[in-house]
Amino acid sequence: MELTVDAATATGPLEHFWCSTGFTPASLLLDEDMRQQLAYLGSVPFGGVKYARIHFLLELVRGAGFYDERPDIDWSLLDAGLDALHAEGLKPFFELMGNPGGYFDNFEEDRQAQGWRRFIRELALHCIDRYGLDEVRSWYFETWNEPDHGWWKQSDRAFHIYYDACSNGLRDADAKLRFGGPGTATHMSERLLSLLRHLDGGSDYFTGDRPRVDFISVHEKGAESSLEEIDPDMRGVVEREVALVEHLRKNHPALADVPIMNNECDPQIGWSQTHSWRGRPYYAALIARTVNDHLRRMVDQLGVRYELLSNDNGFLGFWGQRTHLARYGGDGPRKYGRFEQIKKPAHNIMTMLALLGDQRLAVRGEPVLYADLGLLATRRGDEQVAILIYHGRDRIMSSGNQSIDLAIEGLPFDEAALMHYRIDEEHTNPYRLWTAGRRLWAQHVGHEHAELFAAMRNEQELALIDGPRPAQISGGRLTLNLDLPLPAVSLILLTKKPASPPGPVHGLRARRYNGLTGQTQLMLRWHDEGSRALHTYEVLRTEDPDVPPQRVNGPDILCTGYLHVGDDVRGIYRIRAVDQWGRSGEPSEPVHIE
Ligand code: 8U8
Repeated sequence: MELTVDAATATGPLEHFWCSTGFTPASLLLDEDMRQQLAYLGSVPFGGVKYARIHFLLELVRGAGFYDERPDIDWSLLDAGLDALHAEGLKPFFELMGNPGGYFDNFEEDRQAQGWRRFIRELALHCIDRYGLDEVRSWYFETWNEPDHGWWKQSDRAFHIYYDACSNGLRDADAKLRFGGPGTATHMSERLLSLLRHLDGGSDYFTGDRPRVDFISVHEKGAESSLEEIDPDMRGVVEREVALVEHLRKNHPALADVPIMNNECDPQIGWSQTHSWRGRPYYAALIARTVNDHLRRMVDQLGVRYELLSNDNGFLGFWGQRTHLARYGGDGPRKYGRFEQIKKPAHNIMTMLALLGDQRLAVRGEPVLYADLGLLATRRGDEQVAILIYHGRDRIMSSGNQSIDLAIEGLPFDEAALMHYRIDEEHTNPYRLWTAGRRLWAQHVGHEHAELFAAMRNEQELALIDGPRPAQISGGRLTLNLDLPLPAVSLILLTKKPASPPGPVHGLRARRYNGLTGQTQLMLRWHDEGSRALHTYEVLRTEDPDVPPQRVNGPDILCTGYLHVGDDVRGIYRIRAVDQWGRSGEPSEPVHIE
């Protein structure tokens, strides 16, 4: 197969609309293992995971007097949950879902409608007070989750009144807070269609005006809930979203330009059911393919304002469940806050996608829409070209290999460093170590498993299979031959040497967790302005200020977080960035761990 990227021709901007995940219930935010997962999510570079869409956040609110002018509201649990997100650099995708104090069971009753509007205003004002106006304006607020699917117990009319109460309550706090919905579960469900009629032709319960909507969200997934191994239909996911767009254009032209989301865009319903492909590269390749298929079909062909695509995969679970991390520690250990978590390929694909540029590039020889193999060619100014190539199929049990002659023409530089990252069965795939090593596993995990977990952690970072090395560019042209197994994802970066070495790393902080092996885990997190020429961060440690520090991270890391695990997790830690030419930035300020 021959593919040619024309780096001189940008075809349009690339919005990173996939930077989201979700989970339920909100009370998980208060648990240590979720806190560690949030650290991992927040550490995906360049805001690669920004939003966490969480059901039942309002169940964290306590209070009384919600029908009164001045209800007595206890925000403390919600604050603790949102603080945990905020501390890790994440934002809520805020579903206005829950029944605080048990006051809200029928929004057709006017005092409930008025009370909910006041409550939502108080909620928004409280969040603005705590996190700042600009921050809260960058969140999304959404209706109740899946109001067509048993999560909503009230009438259709009550749903519209609830919708208007949310909309007005947010507006009472600030006119620029973003609100939409309905995040429905079933394709073209009556609840969705009736909300669309309310938005286009109905009138706001409070103002009598046309109701506002900032985005329309639905859930389309690739397969039904089942314990069987069912092949996902991700093409069907996109085409069902297309049917929604066509419905809007035909029946509600006034809504045709409203941004669209699929904020539970999962290959299969049933997050907790176990399907081993969810722990393997297959899932990562499907995510990459689904992003590109959305770009080509929704953005290029239909000109849709595609606002957000979220995999609902921020749960806590094991390899075969729909999660970013494989979490070890049953209900017993969980109670005592002891666990181990390992990054899956579905997590690493978010880092790969985050490394893409902000402009798309023209491609010659591009496979047809919905092909198994595809590429997303991008650049960022004249500094970097980033090309994602995936091989993923709507068939779980398939294998193969494609040899590709890739030419990149019209490069804006003649000298560049080349990096080639890879997720496939042999790379960035700690699950294979688990399946090989699990004979060690009994009913518990103990100190004897420390080596296995260390091996999996060495395998859990994005694998570099070529580079850094000088790219052989001549006349602005480079050719590469690569073999892409099925399933797999490759990311090729060509980066011009920046004039200066990486800048300093800021805001280093540390948090302890307790592993199942008896070792201590120290999660280090930092901020970085973000050099796109990064090769790795180095986690430096010394126990004695007079002794030069040693690097403790085995694998190279691109994320702004690292879990240092060991028996002697103490000393003075600093982080520095190293670029693809081996130049180090200034180390961060230290943290001292006793
Ligand atoms: C249609 C349907 C069938 C079913 O058995 O379970 C469902 C669960 C169905 C639709 C939605 C649904 O809940 C959403 O999907 C879940 C999942 O596990 O796929 C979760 O991801 C979501 O929290 C939930 O909103």
